Amino acid sequence: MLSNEMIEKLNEQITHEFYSSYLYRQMAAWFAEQNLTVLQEYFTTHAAEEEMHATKLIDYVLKAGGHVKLGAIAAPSDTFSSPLDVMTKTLEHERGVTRKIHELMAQAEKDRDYSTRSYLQWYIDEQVEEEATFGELLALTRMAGDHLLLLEERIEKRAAKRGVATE
Ligand code: OFO
Repeated sequence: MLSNEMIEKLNEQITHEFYSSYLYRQMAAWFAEQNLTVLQEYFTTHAAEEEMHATKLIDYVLKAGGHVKLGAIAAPSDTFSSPLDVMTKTLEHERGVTRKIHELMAQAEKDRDYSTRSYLQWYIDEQVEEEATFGELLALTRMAGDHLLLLEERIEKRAAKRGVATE
């Protein structure tokens, strides 16, 4: 059974996952405006993944007998100075998500809520992947400098190698 604190925190995380999706949609639109369509597709795909993270949590709260209460989603910034700025902000954002997931895990441990702890393990592992992915993209963006088409080419190849769609 979920504690009230756990339900509250899970609901906050659901809203935060939707915010992540919203943020990546905004970034995707910004890339489209710079005619960087590979990056646009990459961030659009990632936005959909964040929506899936939110949906999985909604399903869990319902299955565990909790009440789902969606919060307001803040507007993300629509101003970026460069692709490097976007990548830097993305990695910072994902590190923040990791901290939040760890707080959820701490709550589950405090409550001795082993079901939620087990469910959250997927998110803990996912965050390791997300931070690694965006850390790599940030490094690639730094290396590419002004050669943005080269950066897009590398991202496309990288996605193809991993069997990840960029659209
Ligand atoms: Fe990008 O992470 Fe969701 O959880």
